[in-house]
Amino acid sequence: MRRTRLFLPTLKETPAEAQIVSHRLMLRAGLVRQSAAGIYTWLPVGYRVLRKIEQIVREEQDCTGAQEVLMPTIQSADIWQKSGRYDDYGKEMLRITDRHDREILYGPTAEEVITDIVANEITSYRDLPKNLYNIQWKFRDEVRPRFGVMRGREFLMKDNYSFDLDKAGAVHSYNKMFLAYLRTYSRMGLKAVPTAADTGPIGGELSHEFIILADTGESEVFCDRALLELPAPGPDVDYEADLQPLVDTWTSHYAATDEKHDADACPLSGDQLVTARGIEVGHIFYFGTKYSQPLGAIIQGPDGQQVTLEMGSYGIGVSRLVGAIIEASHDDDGIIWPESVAPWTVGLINLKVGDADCEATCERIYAALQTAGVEVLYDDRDERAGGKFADMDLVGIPWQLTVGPRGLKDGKIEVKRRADGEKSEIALDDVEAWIAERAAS
Ligand code: 5CA
Repeated sequence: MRRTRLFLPTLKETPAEAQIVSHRLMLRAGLVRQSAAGIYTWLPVGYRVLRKIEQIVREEQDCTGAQEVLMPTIQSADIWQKSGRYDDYGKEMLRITDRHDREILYGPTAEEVITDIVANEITSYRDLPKNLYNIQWKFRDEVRPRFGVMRGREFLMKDNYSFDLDKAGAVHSYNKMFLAYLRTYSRMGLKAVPTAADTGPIGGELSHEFIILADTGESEVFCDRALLELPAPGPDVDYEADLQPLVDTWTSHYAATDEKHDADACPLSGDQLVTARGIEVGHIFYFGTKYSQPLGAIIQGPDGQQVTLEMGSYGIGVSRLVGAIIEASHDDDGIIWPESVAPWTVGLINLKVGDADCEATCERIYAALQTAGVEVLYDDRDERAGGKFADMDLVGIPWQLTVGPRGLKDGKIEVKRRADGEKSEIALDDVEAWIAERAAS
């Protein structure tokens, strides 16, 4: 992408309405613009990041055998009346009346929609287990939308729903998600702490929240330092094996948010106890037959008896993750994207637009990067070098390649790594090898 063609409105000043660093940087780096309270338009750079996060979430879900569907944003009130949640959900639910005076709503979650489908379409135990997910916009009329996309009213969520014949199967489905979540966050460069949680309006008896530690988090977390050192499961995790021992290594360590923390019951003391603030980036629930019973997801079991399906639901705050990653990874100059979610991997800076040599070299490198499949943002604007460097830092591109007349005289260009600011020079002859290295990583 050429910077001269890109729609990237950056801001020099810190926007007054933004209280936390991720919100400030998302506005300054031109990722989003607010459309109404808690409702955002995703501009090209922000949308690229959002889609990368979405793709990691999707890949990790697919690995577990979950299948993607797309449910509507607008739902009928009927199914919510059947589950008994229509009145319970309160003012957070955006209720709408259509032209025929029928009550509809903008979905805050989708247990009812998917359970209704399964109730109608699955009749035999042979069709189980099933785990269906979608990545879809949700709406919750939060009393206090704040912190930009972190607590929005409209937000993108990955939500899935598992259907099993019995409790043991449902717990296995839950454990799959537990491990898949740890993998998902770790691929985004995040360390997530699973904490035992309350179930709120979703309900159920078993639930974990996944919390990223960050000073600006809305929850307070108390956890065992050992948890922060546990490595996330690798790509070779066998989801069909018994997952309980692996899950137990995580859940046997103490971890709780302030809602659940009990200072007297907490076994940790001194340096072993980490007290920090955190951002909830995911929440999983096992709730048995809470929805399958009222919505009639009842099938014929192996012995011909009627079985009410055992369910769980699992959410990841996809749009919230954009803010959470920035909270976890930034400095005074701007965002530091982990490569896996960066809008582009390489930023190419032409220091002297109009100089034939600089332009020819940049065009050659630009083409070579694209051919190698390395995503590149080429700053071809006729502007001061300082402004171009500042913009690349602000937007957080992991690698910056700078081409200027002085370096070219010696046959060299400069490489800077955004994460630690480390600079080095590479000979023009070695640029291809450098690109190949980026393509492979
Ligand atoms: N039905 C369940 C699981 S699918 C559910 O809705 N869970 S939830 O309420 O915990 O939401 C799942 C995730 O969505 C949360 O962990 C959080 O990361 C994200 N989320 C919730 N509310 C908001 C909001 N107002 N703004 C941005 N993200 C949100």
